Amino acid sequence: MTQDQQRGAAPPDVDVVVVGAGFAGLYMLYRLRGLGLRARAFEQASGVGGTWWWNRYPGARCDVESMQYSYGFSDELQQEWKWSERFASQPEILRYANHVADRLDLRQYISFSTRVQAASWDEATDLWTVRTDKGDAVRARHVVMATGCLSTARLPEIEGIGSFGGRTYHTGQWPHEAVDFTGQRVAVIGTGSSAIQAIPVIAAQAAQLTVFQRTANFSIPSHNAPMDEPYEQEWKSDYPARRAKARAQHTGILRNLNDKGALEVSEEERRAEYERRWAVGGTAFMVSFNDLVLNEESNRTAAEFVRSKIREIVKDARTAELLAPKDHPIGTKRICADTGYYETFNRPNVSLVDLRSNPIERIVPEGVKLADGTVHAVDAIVFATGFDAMTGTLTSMNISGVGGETLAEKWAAGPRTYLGLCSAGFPNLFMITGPGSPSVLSNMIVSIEQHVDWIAQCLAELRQKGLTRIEAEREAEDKWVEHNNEVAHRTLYPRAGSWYMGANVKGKPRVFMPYIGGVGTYRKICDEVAAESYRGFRLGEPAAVPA
Ligand code: NA7
Repeated sequence: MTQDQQRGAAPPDVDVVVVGAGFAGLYMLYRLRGLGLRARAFEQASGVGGTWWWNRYPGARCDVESMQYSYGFSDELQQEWKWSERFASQPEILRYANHVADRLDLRQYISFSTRVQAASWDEATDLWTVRTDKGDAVRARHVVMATGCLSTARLPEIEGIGSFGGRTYHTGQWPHEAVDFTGQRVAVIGTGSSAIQAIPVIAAQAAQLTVFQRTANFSIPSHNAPMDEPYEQEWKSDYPARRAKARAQHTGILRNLNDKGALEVSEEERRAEYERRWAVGGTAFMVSFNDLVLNEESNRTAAEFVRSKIREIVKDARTAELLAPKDHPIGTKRICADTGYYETFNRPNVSLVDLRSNPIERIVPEGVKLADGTVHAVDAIVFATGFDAMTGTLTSMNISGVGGETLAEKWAAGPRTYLGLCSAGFPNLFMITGPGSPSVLSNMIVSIEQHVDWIAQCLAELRQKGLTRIEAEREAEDKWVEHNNEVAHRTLYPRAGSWYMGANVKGKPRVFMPYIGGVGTYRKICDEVAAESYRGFRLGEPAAVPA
């Protein structure tokens, strides 16, 4: 007899509500259906694909190689899909997400164009009620937040944005109809990954492009190219073994990690290694040596190499100096991969404005006004200003748990989770790639699959035992948060004012949010927790409501 039957409680409308139909939501739905659970997903967008549905800005592309940035759970899927480029573009990844949704027949379980506004926990019945902007109020035993890590786009706190007379765009909310900048004067504000991908493409179209840079970023050429057939075949003939290996790696990506430290080799050898990696391209540059994010001096050698490349590429010495990052160790802000980014600044129609020496005062009807009074008149402004990363979507959703405490209240001083999967006081609510898990420091699809598999197994075990409740224990959570911080502070990462630290959002607590201990290590911990009857979780009994 289940706890519901013992209590004589009415059964829920569904077993699980999944919020989001990106790669996390799609795979979660598939596994839930496979377990015979009744599941319903809500998706704010009108289609599947999550981040790849929203981020349609020119040049949007994945920085993980296509052969690895795809689902590994189904050999059929990975064998039948053909990627056309080494690094897939946004439209191709979106086609892939649509293909998966159709292939696995998942659309019937998804309510599109429906935004979840609130979820509230009922202690008496062990049920969540999930409310949407379409008036749904669905009672579910469990809720899985498959809401992504970079899904709340952020406009900067610059006055006067509404007064601008031309068109404005945000890279993370790009229009679905084609945007044509031909003949226009365009401003791009921000120089993170999105801007670095968009700038070369916009520059090729616009009459004039002005890039407003606050912080220079390190970028490595991706050397993107059409997919090499033999390379594709090599992967496909060995896919299961390679996927298994990748899952055990630090980042969930198979790449050529050098097991030597940067200072263990001669300067000549070091330079040769950096040159070789630069020529291969992509973010694997950061594993040129095994201590680049651990040792300041090692890191400096890599940073100096990239700065020397920027000075070589960019002809105007002042522009080159502005583009060469000096205020954070390389890799401690997400390293970018580009196609002709630095070269773009050699074009006659492109100029760079340094906001450190001359900040934006406000947006005016004609364009961007700087502190010294200069007005850059433009026809369009592209805000490439990022996201309220990792927590923004969850804390803005009005999720209330035991005793009515909201997640936003609980996380006011920074996110608190056990394993990045659950948060104490919010029973039966799981997060896929939540803060406190490797998430954005890893191949997202590998991390998504690991979380989905773990949650699916957990739900299957709860059902088998007739249990209606699982909740992270505060003590286990406190220890995990402490461990998360401790591991992060062993590295150079906290030295950068990055969105990993919440530093890009005014007033957001500075806490290193993703788990940096590595995907392989993290997976082992999660597996051990499950094997030890969900160590650190309380199962099946009502939690004490705090007095
Ligand atoms: P990012 O990496 O957060 O970049 C945002 C950029 O916007 C960054 O250069 C910011 O400068 C800049 N920014 C933000 N606010 C302002 C204001 N007020 N004025 C000027 N410049 C500003 O977002 P992306 O979309 O590029 O990339 C996010 C992730 O998506 C990326 O790492 C990939 O994982 C995919 P700052 O550095 O804060 O000085």
